[in-house]
Amino acid sequence: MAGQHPAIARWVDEISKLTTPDRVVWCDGSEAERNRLIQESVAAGELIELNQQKLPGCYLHRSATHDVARTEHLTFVCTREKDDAGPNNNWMSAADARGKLSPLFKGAMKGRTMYVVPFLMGPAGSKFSKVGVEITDSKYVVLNMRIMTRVGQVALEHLGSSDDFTRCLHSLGDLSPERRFICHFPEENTVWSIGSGYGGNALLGKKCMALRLASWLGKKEGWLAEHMLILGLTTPEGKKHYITAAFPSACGKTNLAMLVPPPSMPGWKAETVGDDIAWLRPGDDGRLWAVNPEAGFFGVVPGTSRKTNPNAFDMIQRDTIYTNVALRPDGTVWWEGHDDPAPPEALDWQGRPWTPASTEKAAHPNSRFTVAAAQCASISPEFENPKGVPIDAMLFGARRQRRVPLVYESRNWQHGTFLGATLSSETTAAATGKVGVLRRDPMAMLPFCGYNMGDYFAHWLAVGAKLAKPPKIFRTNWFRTGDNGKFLWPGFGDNLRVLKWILERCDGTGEVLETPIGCIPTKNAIDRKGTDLSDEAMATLLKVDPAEWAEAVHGQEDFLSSFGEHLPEEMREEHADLANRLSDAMTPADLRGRDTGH
Ligand code: GTP
Ligand code: SPV
Ligand code: MN
Repeated sequence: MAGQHPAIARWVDEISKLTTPDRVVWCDGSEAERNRLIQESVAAGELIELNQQKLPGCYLHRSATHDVARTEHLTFVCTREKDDAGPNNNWMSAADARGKLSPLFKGAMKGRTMYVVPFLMGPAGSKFSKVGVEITDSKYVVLNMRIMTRVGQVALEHLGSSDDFTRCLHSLGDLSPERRFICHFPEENTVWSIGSGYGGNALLGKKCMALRLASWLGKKEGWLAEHMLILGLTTPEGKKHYITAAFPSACGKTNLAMLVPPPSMPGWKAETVGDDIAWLRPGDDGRLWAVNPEAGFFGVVPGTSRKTNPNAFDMIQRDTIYTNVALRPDGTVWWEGHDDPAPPEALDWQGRPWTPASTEKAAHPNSRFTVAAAQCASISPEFENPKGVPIDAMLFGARRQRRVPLVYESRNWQHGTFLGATLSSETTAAATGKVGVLRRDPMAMLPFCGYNMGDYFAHWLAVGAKLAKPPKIFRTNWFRTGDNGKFLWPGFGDNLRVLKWILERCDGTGEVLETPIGCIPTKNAIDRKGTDLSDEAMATLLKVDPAEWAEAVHGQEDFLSSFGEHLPEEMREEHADLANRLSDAMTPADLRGRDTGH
């Protein structure tokens, strides 16, 4: 048990003295523990028991109204030097952060129970894997951590007598955004989070440890921690490939990771290795290998249906924690984009009466499910493989209504790194703030890179240099819209059509058309059999307008400059080369009027 580990015991003792809980509970990951926590949570009103005939083992949690998404403006990287955090992070000095947060933690657990949760990120027995211990006063956090990570003995065994574990301290505090801080101390392998009970702010193994601290560690140790799904694909000929894809929050990772091949593509098989985070290491064979450090899925609920994502829909019919969805009178749940029509009456995500005439959404747009990976019908047999899986292709994708084609291929690793570095996307409900605003999100890691992103781009180049057989890098966009404002591409399972072309490119086939931004598929290179996509729609989806792109490239200048001397020279070269290729491609009329933007 964790209490017998001297370094854990010392740390817990120190935090108990600071936070003064009424009692300390050491978590072991057992079923008995789960049942007890659920009972207590239901009694305390922190969970609502759902209809156990229809949704066995399922519960609903309602967050505080102002605690429903990541709060990036309250998230800090706390290094000694500001420059190490970079322009991409909010920074507080480590000393100031401790000075600010210690008084908030002081006595914060009085009248509450402190839970100590030892957890492992990554498969047991893997050299990729890392141990953390989360101290929290939230039962909901414990119940979620038990699904999202490997809790208990398995973590302690991995740790052995070492004291190399991430210290994750969490308290709900008073849940006020005024007194909410999510502070990372990479130099001390520590996270302090107070004032939020929401996912990425509170389940500290996820974004805090497995991305922000892990990216820092990866820089030191020669590997990458990325906001990426991992997907296995088997062709009808039986050839197996693995790909990863980095899309910003709520831009389609879970859905792509669980895709079901359309009926018109018989013989294809898709298997889920991960849906949110990948840890990637160069292998002795010169390939890049990936593991998913998580044990479950914390997925976006709205839009999840039997039609769009049957694997996800089926897996959340039992043993699932729902957060901030609507409750129907029969004790089942509903959300926008559900297969069932809107219920005549329901309680919305805040527990208020709701009818289809309501102007507000029934479920919060960032409502989530938490479910064990083992419940996913498409889970890969390699999910627990300590060696990971070898990656053939990496995708960078985002929400872009205009300009960005469905897919294009980078020229090489360096150009691919540039495509990742210049990614931008329309914002979503996964973080607080305005939705639909175009913002830069390099590698979909803007909110998650634990250090200066200029150094991070250099690290990408350094990892690539170690790979004799690097994955090919592609840019994708499922979200281009037509004149009517509707998505042009069917998306979801049909995304396999794009993946098929990508795999053909990995095998050295697949027809391409060279453009200044990279190679796009020829009009008929994407398999459209069984769809009603017209030639015209396909042409719009693949269109590359040099004049529009010249504007974009102009808009990249300030962004790239913001990293100062941390920006690798290679990124400037790629930027200049792209500008030159575009100006060569432009007509004299294009060259006259140009504006900025990204
Ligand atoms: P995080 O968990 O926040 O990191 O998000 P994610 O990248 O895993 O996003 P997810 O797959 O949960 O998708 C978010 C939203 O986008 C959901 O409402 C989906 O229904 C929708 N979506 C996903 N894939 C597609 C697609 O191919 N086309 C369209 N139109 N919508 C999609
Ligand atoms: C995201 O926002 O990218 C998520 C959800 O995956 S959270 O864990 O809350 O960060
Ligand atoms: Mn995510």
